[in-house]
Amino acid sequence: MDPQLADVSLPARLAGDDEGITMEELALAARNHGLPLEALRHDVTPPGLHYLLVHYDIPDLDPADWRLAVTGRVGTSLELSLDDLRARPATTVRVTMECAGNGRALLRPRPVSQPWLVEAVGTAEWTGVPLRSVLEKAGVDAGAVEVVFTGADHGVERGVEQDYQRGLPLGDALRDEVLLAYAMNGAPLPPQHGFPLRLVVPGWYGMAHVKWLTSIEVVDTPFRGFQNAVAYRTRQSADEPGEPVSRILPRALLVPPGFPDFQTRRRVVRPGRVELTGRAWSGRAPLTAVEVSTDDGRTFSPAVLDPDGGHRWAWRRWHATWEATPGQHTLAVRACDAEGNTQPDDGAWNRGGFANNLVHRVPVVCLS
Ligand SMILES: Nc1nc2c(c(=O)[nH]1)N[C@H]1C(S)=C(S)[C@@H](COP(=O)(O)O)O[C@H]1N2
Ligand SMILES: [Mo]
Repeated sequence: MDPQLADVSLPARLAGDDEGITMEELALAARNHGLPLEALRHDVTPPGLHYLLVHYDIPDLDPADWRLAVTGRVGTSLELSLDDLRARPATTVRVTMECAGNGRALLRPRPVSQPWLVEAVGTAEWTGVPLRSVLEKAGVDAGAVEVVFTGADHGVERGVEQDYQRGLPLGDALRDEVLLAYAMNGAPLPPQHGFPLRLVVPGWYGMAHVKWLTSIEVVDTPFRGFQNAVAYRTRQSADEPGEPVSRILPRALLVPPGFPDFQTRRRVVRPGRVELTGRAWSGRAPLTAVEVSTDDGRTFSPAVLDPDGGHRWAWRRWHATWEATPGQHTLAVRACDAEGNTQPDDGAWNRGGFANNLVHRVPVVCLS
């Protein structure tokens, strides 16, 4: 490491017992925003309301001279322009994307990084070229094991200077639903969401969906880059190798009912029937149930879960009714999927604060 980098780049650490959010975490939270939870009402999230996570700076790429290189263990290397990609058969997939660090700021001790509460999620209709069709055009060599995706953004993380890069196992890269996307909700990608081209890996946490793509390299050994080997792994202690973060665990979120207090965001409702609604998703397996509690998670009852409408990779709406009575209440909601994954009350802690799908709780005051 350049000795100067030690002064600008922070190691991963856990917050102290009583340590509040730091100025560095506030700076991250002011750049990288969540989905306002009332926007869970939209089937497809309007782009400005979709969550945003950018490790370094948003690149400013000129589509006229931008090219995508396809190299490595392939029969023929390719160099594709945006027009070349647009000329190929396109597909559109509705995808719920969630940051692997969603829920991190609720953990104790708190891993110090982007301090998400529960809003690091959004659903978009991504249009582009199936990755497989481009890999087949290049011709993948026997012996290839992974595909490495490189973005145009550059930065430093824990002293390691790097381009944002992720490796994806070849079997996952060749799945039908994996896209090289040039449009979001029918319009060119916004700069912050990866213009002109990003990878979309339906069902996987956000870190896999590499933005501002410039190169795709087919490799014959597992990729050891920072974002795979160091960053996105679940570990209980700093010195263990940990497990890679991959597919999204089930989560249900509630549109906070009633109306909010400005400063505290605490919810206020009036007595009587309150319609509860929200969204639920899993990138592992189809959902089997969503359950709601109005007594802080002591008892749960089933909510109505809408069908997926053919959108396997998108969230599903759920709803339930609640007879609110004067006083303080805590609502809670949880989802489970066909693989038997559900949402824990606690116990999902790891040093990076990844794949933490704790039950969503919303305190509500009911007026008399
Ligand atoms: N090139 C590049 N791709 C990236 C990132 C990044 O910093 N650089 N962030 C990743 C992470 S951690 C997430 S959660 C998603 C966020 O995608 P969004 O901002 O479009 O919601 O992008 C992923 N792709
Ligand atoms: Mo993320």
